[in-house]
Formats: sequence, C-alpha cells, structure tokens
Amino acid sequence: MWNKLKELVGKKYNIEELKRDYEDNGYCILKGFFNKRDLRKFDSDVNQIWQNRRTDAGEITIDVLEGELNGQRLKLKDAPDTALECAHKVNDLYLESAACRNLNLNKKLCGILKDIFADDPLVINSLSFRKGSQQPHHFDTYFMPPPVENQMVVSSICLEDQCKEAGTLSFYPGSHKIKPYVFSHGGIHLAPGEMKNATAYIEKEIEEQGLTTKTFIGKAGDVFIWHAQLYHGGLPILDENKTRKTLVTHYWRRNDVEEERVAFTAEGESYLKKDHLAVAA
Ligand SMILES: O=C(O)CCC(=O)C(=O)O
Repeated sequence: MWNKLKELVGKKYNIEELKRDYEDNGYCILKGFFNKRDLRKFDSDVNQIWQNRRTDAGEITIDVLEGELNGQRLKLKDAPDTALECAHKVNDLYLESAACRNLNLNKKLCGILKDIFADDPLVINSLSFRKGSQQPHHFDTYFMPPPVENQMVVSSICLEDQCKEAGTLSFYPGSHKIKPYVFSHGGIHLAPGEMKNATAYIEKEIEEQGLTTKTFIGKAGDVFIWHAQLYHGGLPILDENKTRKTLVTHYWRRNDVEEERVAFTAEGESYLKKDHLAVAA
C-alpha cells in the first residue's frame, strides 16, 4: 500500500530533499500536508472531550503552563475552567481519540517518517495545545530518551494558521549534531537540579559552532518534523488572544519496543500501549 501512496507523496514532496534537510539541519517541513477536513475532525473530537470532560475524559491529564496552577499536572476530568483557559498541554490524547491517531498515524505521514527515520514509527507520546507552549529551549530526549540513541522523531501538526503573536516554535538548525550533555547518572535523561549546567553546556556549544535560531510560523495542515536532538522551544505569547493549536507527537522505532506493548490501527500503524501519566496525590 505504501508503494502506491509513495507515488502520490513523491509528486508533492521530494523525499530525498526532506531526508537531506532532516539529516543536515535536524528538521524538515511538509507544507499543506493535511486538509481542513482532517483538522476539523480532530478539533471537534477535542471540543467534545472538553465539553464532556467530567464524564468522558477518562484518565487524560493536562500540564498547566501558566496562572495559579502553573507547573501542575491535573486529570482533565478534575481540571477547573480556569486551568483550561490558561496555556496548557493535553497529554497522550492518542490513547483515547481516533481523530488524534488519524492525524499522527496518518498512513502517508508514517510513510514519510519511515523514509526519513529508516524504520516504522511508533507513537509513544502526544501533546496537544491551544496556546503556544512558551517552553524554554530543550531537547526532547531530556524527557523521553529513546531506547536507541537518536532514534526518535517528532511531528508537530499545525491545526490552524499561526502568527508571531501566538508565541512561535523556535529552534536551532544543526543543533542535533551537538554532542548530548551527559547528566550525573551517565545518561541524557534530565536529572533533577541539573538543567542549569546542561543549558550552560549547550549554550557554549551553540556559540562555538555559530548556530543561530529560526522560527517556524506554519499554516493549518503544515507538519514540522524534528530530530530527537533538535534544540527547540516556544517563544513568549505576545498577544493573549492569539492561539496556536498544535498536535505534537513523539515516535520511537517500532522495533525498539517489545511486541506486547505495541497496538495497531486498522491501517497497520503503531502506537505504544501505556497508562496515562500519573498526577500527584
Ligand atoms: O511548539 C512548541 O511550542 C514547542 C513544544 C515543545 O517544545 C515540545 O513539544 O517538546
């Protein structure tokens, strides 16, 4: 099936060029990948879960990113309206929402990821937000290091047209080639209290290598793909009324995870079976 789709995809996107961008710069962009209908379905699923969250949100969690509850992880079903009005991330909607899986496990997208990544992608995490994340620059491997070094890819799907005022995605092209910072436990997973040292190391490397930041201001349906080690973050929101609805998904290689932990969509794409994140008691 992928061979047929590949022909279609190949007409619109130059896979070799995408691969080159990914390898050389740590990211590549699929312009106009999803149509408005695909995006609307996701939006209406999310709205429905929101509206009926007291009964329908299961164990879905959110991370609040500003306001009184800043820094807290809550169950969506228990979250007060005030938390939802603030910037927040919804964790792992892919476990509950077929509309979410229809986007991040879209057959064509998975085919492209497979080409770039040289393996079948397995969704291991998703986070979706309405307002910009405003997250300081970081490597995703601080939070979810893949079983095999560098073998993680990330897709960020623009669910609406973006603007600068909404707090854009910011990143350092080429930063994926910086030797990762090794924390005191010997790995690249963030160790408590060591972010400051890691940031000092990365900033020094960035300066020595002459890397500079870029921003991405996408249109609805664009997909920004980044490498496990691309240093990136979200810039401050300049206008509180502007949103940047986005679905970010992290993928590992399917073959790096034990078979019994893998679930499949009807189209044969895969995602990690897991519990929702725990919230503090
Ligand atoms: O789009 C953004 O604001 C960045 C989100 C982010 O850093 C992440 O999902 O790891």
